[in-house]
Amino acid sequence: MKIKDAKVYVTCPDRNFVTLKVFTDEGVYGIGDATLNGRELSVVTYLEEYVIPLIIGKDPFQSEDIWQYLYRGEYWRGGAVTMTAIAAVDMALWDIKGKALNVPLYNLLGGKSRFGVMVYGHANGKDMEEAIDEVGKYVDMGYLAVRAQCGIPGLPSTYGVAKEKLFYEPAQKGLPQENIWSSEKYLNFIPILFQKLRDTYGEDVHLLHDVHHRLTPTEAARLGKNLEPYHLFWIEDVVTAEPQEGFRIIREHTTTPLAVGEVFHDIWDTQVLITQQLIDYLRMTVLRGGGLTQMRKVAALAELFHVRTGCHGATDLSPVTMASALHFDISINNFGIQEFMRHTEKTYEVFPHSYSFKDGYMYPGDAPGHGVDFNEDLAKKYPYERAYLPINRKLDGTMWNW
Ligand code: KDG
Ligand code: MG
Repeated sequence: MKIKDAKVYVTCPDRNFVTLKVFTDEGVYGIGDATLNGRELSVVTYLEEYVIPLIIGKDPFQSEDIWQYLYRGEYWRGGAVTMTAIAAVDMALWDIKGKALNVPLYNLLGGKSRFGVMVYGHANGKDMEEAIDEVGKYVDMGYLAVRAQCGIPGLPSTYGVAKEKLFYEPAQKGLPQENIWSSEKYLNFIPILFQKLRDTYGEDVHLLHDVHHRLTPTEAARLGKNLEPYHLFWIEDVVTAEPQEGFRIIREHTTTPLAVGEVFHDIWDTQVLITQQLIDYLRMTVLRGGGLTQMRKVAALAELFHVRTGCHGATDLSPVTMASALHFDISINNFGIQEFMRHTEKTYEVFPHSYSFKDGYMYPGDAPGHGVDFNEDLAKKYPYERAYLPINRKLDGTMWNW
């Protein structure tokens, strides 16, 4: 079998997605997600101009060699644009293999290690009362794990608080929206939120929280300590992981589990964190993490050091990434949890898929490959619209991490 051609599609069914379709001389095609939120067209150019000419004529079964060719052969190595493009090719090749052999992807990755994939949903409220109610709605929908985010008294807006409750999408048309941040106000408020959530819902539901890279290691250690009585499943991205050693300060002061990595691209971004056991969960997913080819190596390294996976699953990852992640999650031993932010109906119509949710778990389905298709005609109805993620400033105007 040979790769005959590949095409890139950009569509905006409520949000932008970049999709790669790889065609073979035997009529089988594979689909990959190439969406880089807020910088979509850079990956389109990278794929069309540099990657597609390199893969035409290659055997799609040789996914390891093609991965190495695109990674080592570029010389500059890594970065968000390159790794998103490599991941898109890799996802499409694994999809082709599954379809050509008529097996679901998980059966090429070692088979099922569990019956389903536990997922967490996103509850959020503009204030404490609304956040508490929203967590209850997820519990009622059958979720076993819920991430809780809340507006902070005294701050006009913050990460994770959505108008459209089920479909949070932070990227907006026009120039980036500006948020205002105060670590002091945040740190005083969040432990009270989780105390109230435990008082309301008891210990049976897993609770998670995302800090979105906004604290220093010392502040993060304080947060972790103050949240210990409420037994969170994890606190995520409490600090950026540059330097990776920064997590040691947090680790030495708290037993609240730590997750990080949704913005990592390379196995090297994880090396110190994993081998020095500085984290509990790794957030890299198939899209940013170089496809299944690299993610399997990352998971194998993590398994040796008691680190489990918790793949990123926000709406900027298309259903193609979601499906690929579900096949990966169900097959590895050291799976922890999968994030599941629902896409809108319009998005699901453009990406017909075989995965499903029931009683807190997701199931990849048994369709050959990853089980997601792409409706090109419908996609054409929703042209690309430039959108940016917000930015964040401290109270005095200093630029900070959003
Ligand atoms: O595009 C940015 C989003 O993917 C990110 O803000 C979502 O932090 C996020 C999460 O945990 O889902
Ligand atoms: Mg996050």
